[in-house]
Amino acid sequence: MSITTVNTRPIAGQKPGTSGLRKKVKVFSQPGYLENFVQSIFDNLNGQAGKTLVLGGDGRYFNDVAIQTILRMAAAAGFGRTLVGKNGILSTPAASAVIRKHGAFGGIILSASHNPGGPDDDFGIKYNQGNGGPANETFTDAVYQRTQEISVYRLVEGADIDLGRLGTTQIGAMQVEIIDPVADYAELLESLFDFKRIAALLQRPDFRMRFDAMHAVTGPYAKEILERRLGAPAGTVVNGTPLPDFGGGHPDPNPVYAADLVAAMADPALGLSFGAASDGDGDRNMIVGANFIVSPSDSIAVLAANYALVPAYAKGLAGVARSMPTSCAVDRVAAALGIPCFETPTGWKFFGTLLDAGKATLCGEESAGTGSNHVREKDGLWAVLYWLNILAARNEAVEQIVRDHWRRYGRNVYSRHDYEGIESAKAEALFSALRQQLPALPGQIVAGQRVQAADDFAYTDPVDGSRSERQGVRILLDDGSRVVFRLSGTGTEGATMRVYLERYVADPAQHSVPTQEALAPLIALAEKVARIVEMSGRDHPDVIS
Ligand code: VG1
Ligand code: CO
Repeated sequence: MSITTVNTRPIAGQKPGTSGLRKKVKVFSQPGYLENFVQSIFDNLNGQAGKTLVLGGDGRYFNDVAIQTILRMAAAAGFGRTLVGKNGILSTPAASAVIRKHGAFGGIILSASHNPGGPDDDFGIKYNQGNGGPANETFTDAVYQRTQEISVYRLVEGADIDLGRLGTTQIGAMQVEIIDPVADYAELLESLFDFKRIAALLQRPDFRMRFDAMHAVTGPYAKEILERRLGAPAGTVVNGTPLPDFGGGHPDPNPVYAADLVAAMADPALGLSFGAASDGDGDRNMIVGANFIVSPSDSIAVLAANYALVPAYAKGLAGVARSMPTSCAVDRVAAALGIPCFETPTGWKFFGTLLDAGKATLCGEESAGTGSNHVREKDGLWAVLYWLNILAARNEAVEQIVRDHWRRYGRNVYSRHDYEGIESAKAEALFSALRQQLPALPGQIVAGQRVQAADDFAYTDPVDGSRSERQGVRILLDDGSRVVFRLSGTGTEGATMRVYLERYVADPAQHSVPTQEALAPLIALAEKVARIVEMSGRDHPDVIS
C-alpha cells in the first residue's frame, strides 16, 4: 500500500464550536480545507491502527464528496475498517449507536445539523469517540491547535467507492463496509420501548400522527420505525426523502421553521393528535399536540416524570441532566423523585461523562435535544417514541399530559429569543458591556425587578474535573426567574445571540397566560441590561421558540 503525503499549510479559523466545525460549503471545498481538519483529527488519535471507524452524515450537499476524501485519509491513518452508512447516510444518533454496537474506535459525523444545506449553505464535521459521544473540549482544542501548525496530510490513492451498494471493498489495507444506516439503530430503539402498545395506538382510527422529517436525514429512519415496524399508516412521515439542500429550508424543528407542522396540528379538518419533527441530522425533536406546542424544556421534564411507563427506564432513573439555559422544570421532577439533577454547559459533549459514569439516565437541552444513556448523542426519534409510549400508556392527549404536569410541579414558563447574524464586532461589544456590569448588578432593581445574582456560568465536570469557563451570562432574580445570554457556537455567519427567559409560575390559574406575555417583565429586563436594540441594531428577535 502506498501512502501519498501532500504538503499543506495551516488555514485560519478551523476552531470547532458547540458541535464540531461548521462552515459554508464554499469554505469547506477550498483545496486542503477538509483534508487539513481531518488530518488534524487523526494526528490527535492514538491507537487506531487496525481498528474500526464509523463514517456518515446527514446527506447534505458535499456529504458524498467529503466521504470519499475521508475514506482515503482513514486508510492512510491506519484504520483497519470503516463502516459507512449506505449513500453516506447516518443520522447523528444512529452513528452513535453504530459506534457503540460495533465497538468502533471512533466516528466522523458530517453534519451542520439544523443549518441550511446546499452549495451556498453549510457543511460540518465532528469526531466522536469510542463511547459514541462527541469528543470533549480537550480533544477539540488539541485538534484546533494542530490545524494551526499542520504541514502535511496523508492519503491512499484509489478510485471512488460506490456508496450506494451494501458490502465490503478495500482502500489500501483498509476494509470499507457499506452498511444499512437504519438497522442497528431501529433494533436499539425497539429494545427500549413498548412497541406492541405503541403499534396498537398508531393503528387506532381516532389517533392520527404526523412526523415531519423536513427533507432531512430522519426520513428513512422514521419510515422504517413508525410506518414499517409500528404499522402507522403510509403517509404518516412527510418530507421523508433526504435532499442535499433540505428542499431549500432550515431543517430546524421549531415553531418558525416547522410552521407547516404547527399549522397542520392546529387544523381540525386534519384531525391530528400527535405531531413531531426532527432536524437535519436527526438528533433534535419537536413535539406538538393538537394545537399545542410542547416546550422542549417541559418535554424533558415530562419524560423524566413518566419514566415508569417506559420499559427501558421503569426500574428507575439514576439522575437527570440539563444544559444551563434549559428551564428548571426537570429539576423539580428530580427533586420529587429524589435523584440528582446536573447542570452542564450547552452542547451534548458535556453529558458524556455523566452518562458513562452512570450518574445521569436522561438528558435534555432547551434547543429541542433530548436523549438517554442508550447512545451518547441526543436522539430525535427516541424522544418521539418515548412520547408515543407515554401517550399509549396514559391514553390522554399531549396537552392534557403537559397541563397535568404543570398542576403537579408548577410551570416554568420559558422562551428563547434568537438574534441571528449580528455583526460579530457588535455582538462582542454587547457581551463585553454586559460582562462589565455583572459585579454591580446583585441588589439592583432593573425594569422593576430585583436582581439576586449575576454571573458568567462556569462548570467543573464532576467526573473528570475538567473546567469550562464563560458558558453564558446569567441574571437571577429573587423569585427564581432567570435571563441568560449566550453567543451561539454553531452559526456560520456573523454572531447569533440567544436570550433565554424563564419564570416559575406555581398557581394553576396562571398557567394559560400566553408565554410571551408572562415573560414580558423579563424581556424588558433583558433589553435594559444588555441594551440589545442599541448595541445590536435589532429591535426584535429573528426566531422565538
Ligand atoms: C445549539 C444549541 C445547543 C445544541 C447545539 C448542537 O448550540 O443551542 O443546545 O447542543 O446547537 O445541536 P449553539 O451554540 O448554537 O447555541 V445540533 O442539533 O446543531 O448538533
Ligand atoms: Co442536530
